[in-house]
This record gives sequence, C-alpha cells and structure tokens, in this order.
Amino acid sequence: MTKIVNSWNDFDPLKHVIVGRADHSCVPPEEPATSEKVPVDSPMRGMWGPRPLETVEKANIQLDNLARVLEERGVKVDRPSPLNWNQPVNTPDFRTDSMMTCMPPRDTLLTIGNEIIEAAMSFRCRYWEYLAFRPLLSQYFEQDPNFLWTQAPRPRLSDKSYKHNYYDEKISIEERLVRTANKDFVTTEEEILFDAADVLRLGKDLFIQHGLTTNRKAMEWFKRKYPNFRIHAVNFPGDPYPIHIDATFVPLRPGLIINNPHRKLPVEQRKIFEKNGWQIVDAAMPAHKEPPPLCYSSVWLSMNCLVLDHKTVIVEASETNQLEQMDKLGMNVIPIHFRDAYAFGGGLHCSTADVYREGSCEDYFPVQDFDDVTRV
Ligand code: DAV
Repeated sequence: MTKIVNSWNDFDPLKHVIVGRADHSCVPPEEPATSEKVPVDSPMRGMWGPRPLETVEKANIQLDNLARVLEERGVKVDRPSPLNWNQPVNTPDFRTDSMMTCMPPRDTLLTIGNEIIEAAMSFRCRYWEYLAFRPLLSQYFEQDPNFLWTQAPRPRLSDKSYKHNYYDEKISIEERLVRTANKDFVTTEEEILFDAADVLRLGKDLFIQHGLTTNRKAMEWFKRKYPNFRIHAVNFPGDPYPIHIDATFVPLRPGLIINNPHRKLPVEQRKIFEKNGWQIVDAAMPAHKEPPPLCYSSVWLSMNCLVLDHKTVIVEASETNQLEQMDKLGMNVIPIHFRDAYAFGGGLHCSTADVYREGSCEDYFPVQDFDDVTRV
C-alpha cells in the first residue's frame, strides 16, 4: 500500500497530476449560471452544442504534449475518462440540454492533503462532470489506505440558487464592476456552491474567492470541515466576471504571489500577506489582445501557469511578457504551446489537478496579531 494523494499548495514539487481531456466537449446552452460569464459581444452567445472536431483534436494534441513534458520530468500523469457530454441533464430540480467537458480538472477536484473533494459546482451543465474522474479516484482509494475521498454536499441548482434578472443584456462592464465590488453575484446563498478553482491552498490557510461560482456558504462549510485551518474570503473588485482565482492571484513559491494588475487584492485584504513577509507582485501584461475563439476565459490565462517546484514553472510559449517576468523572479521557465486548449476550460493550471506534491501542511502565516478582515 502506498501513499498516492498528498498536496497542500500549488508550488511544492509536483510528482503526480491529472491532466484533462477535451474529447466530446460541448458549448453548453445558456443557463442562469453561465449566461453571466459569456461576454455580451461574444460569438458564443446563443450558440451551443458539440465543439468542432478539429478544435477538439488540436486541444488534445496540446494536452497530450503537456502530459508528455510532465512525464519526461518524472511526474506521473493520469487522465480522466470523458463522458459523452452531449447529453441532457435531468434532475427533479432542473433540466439542461447538454453537459460541457472534463478538460479543466482544477474546477472539479480540490486536493487538500490526503483528501480529494469533488466540488459543489454551480453550473447545471457541469452536474455530472465528476464522473469522468471516478475511475481514477476509485483507483487511488484502492491503492492508498489514507486517501480520503469526499463529495461536497450536492447542490440542487434549482431556480432558488440563482438571482433572477441578475443578467441583463444592457449591463455595461462598469456596472458589472460595481456588482463585483459590492459582492453582488448571480449565485444566491440558498446552498453551498463552489468551484475547486476558487480555492487557493497555502498550507493551513485557504484563500477562497467570493465570486460568480463560489458563495459565502461554501466558506462556512470549509470552516466547519477544517476547524484547524484558517479560511479567508478574498475578492477582486477589478474583475467583471470573477470566476476562479487562478488567473488573478497565483503563488509561485513560499512568500511570492503574482496578482493580476487589473484585479488587485484590496488594500485591507493584503495585510495578512504583508504582516507575514509575503510579496505580492503585479503579473506581467498578457501578450494577446483577445482570447482564442469560443473561449470562456480572458487573456489573463497568461498568468495561469503550472508551478512544478519552487524554482520551475510551465508558461504558455507565446506569453513573452510572462516568460520574461518569471525569469526576473528567479524561476526556470518551461514554455509550452497551449492556446489551442484554452477554449475548453482554461490554461495550464486549470487543465491539471494535483494528486501528489512532496511536502506537508506548513503554516505560512504565523503572524496573526492583527485584525484579519479576510478571516471567515
Ligand atoms: O480571467 O477569465 C479564468 C480562470 C479559469 N479557471 C479569467 C479567469
């Protein structure tokens, strides 16, 4: 019997990881949660169904290449088993006409130490996504006697989970920014909702983004689940579509975080980092003006890098500014091409989920003798 699952942060030496697959991916029909994320002028508006086969094939080539690069560096790579995503989801509480993908495992699976949690995601089209990872989780369970396999309380995703008329075609970016600043999001507090990618793990501290996909009730759940941890609610007022923390606030090694300069952590929320000697550096500007076609994410996938250890990071090959900044920050950079995969669920960090990183649960924030406004 071996230890298979162990990961406490995003920067300790990566030994075992899940890399997503794009097969059968669909653009899901609009629903209360997703209509918020698709920009008004996006060509994705109003269209849904299976993604064009040649785009799926191109994405898979880059995902397979990422897997190969990781394996060459001694990282064990597992892959999910995609379902046919072009099927409706029917529950007693809702119906939607198709599912989405299992390309970004980072949204579905949250690894905390020896535990993997299947997240309580807010998109109806993602209701069954965890099933693609079940063969792997089942295998880990058989092989690792200490692996804790957890499913967060399943959300019902009835109409009560979303604000009605929150979405309005005419709403401007400025109005969206006001909503983000006021912490006014499409999801309600009816039930626990979170995407795993909204949770930034730093040992004993979990920093959780309050946004479109994660609510306060989720933070309360984490607080009760991990009484020995400190749970922090963070939000980034400059983001008109706050979904996931990993193109916004990205740690590179203990003591160093890059922060999206358009989505700065508010001054009063920075104290915990400053008091504990952490440096928050503005991330480099993206090299691209637009995301690739049919992509949900912004150009800030530029900073969605995959850290392999405290000195090594994988960055998208065309992100010249980000490559240069990593070098200046003392990281060895491995550039790889990944933009063909972006539309399927994000960047290098999004498309992976940790299984094993060497290291243990450190306390990176021992200084606590101040008013911590982020603490839940
Ligand atoms: O900037 O669109 C993307 C994060 C995806 N996990 C953005 C956030």
